[in-house]
Amino acid sequence: MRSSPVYGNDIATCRLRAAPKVAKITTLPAILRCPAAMNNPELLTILRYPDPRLHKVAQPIAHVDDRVRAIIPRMLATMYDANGIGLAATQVDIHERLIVIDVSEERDQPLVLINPELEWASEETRKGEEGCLSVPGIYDGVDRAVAVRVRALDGDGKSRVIEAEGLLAVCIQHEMDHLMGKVFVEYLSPLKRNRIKTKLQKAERAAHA
Ligand code: QAP
Ligand code: CO
Repeated sequence: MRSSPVYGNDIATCRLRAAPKVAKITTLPAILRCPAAMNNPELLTILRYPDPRLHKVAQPIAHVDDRVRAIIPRMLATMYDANGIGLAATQVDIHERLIVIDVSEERDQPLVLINPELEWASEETRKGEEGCLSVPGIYDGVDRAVAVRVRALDGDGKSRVIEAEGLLAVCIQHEMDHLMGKVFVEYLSPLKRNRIKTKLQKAERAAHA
């Protein structure tokens, strides 16, 4: 019995061979622990301008606990599904200081910013084309600092400093504005803003008809 191919060698030998394998799988590979790799998180509904809820001011997050950790993969999935590079919790009707960003070409470098605080912004500004998942189909130029330094908690609740320039710097500023209830169209002229408002209201009505 013991020496049959089915049962292998004696028990002592089996243990010696099996033990390291069991020990290894007790720690999940980083990719499986990463919230972005979580399977099929439920998508959240993105509020659309001119929804008044986009102007609510978000509250700081007191603890990065399971409740918060459950929102993060859902926000990331919502952002990726909509082909966005950034999404603030405000946009999904969660009025807490939480942002997800991924400006990578491969869409595999999620950034989570909780309670972000602007530590420094360059005096130099640049006008760049912006869009917003809450203002679909609309793009216009906005002046932003070319570089910023932001302190924020990450998805593990660890304090981090992010020094950014280029697209990431613009995206961080755009998303931090959302947490203050500000949408990028508010930087445009009242004429442009009203045209955008009318256009989106018409689109909204057409979608409901
Ligand atoms: C903010 O915006 C941003 O209209 C993030 O039809 C934008 O992800 C920061 C999007 C530009 C820096 C530069 C917009 C997707 C995505 C649309 C977005 C659309 C589909 C916007
Ligand atoms: Co936006």
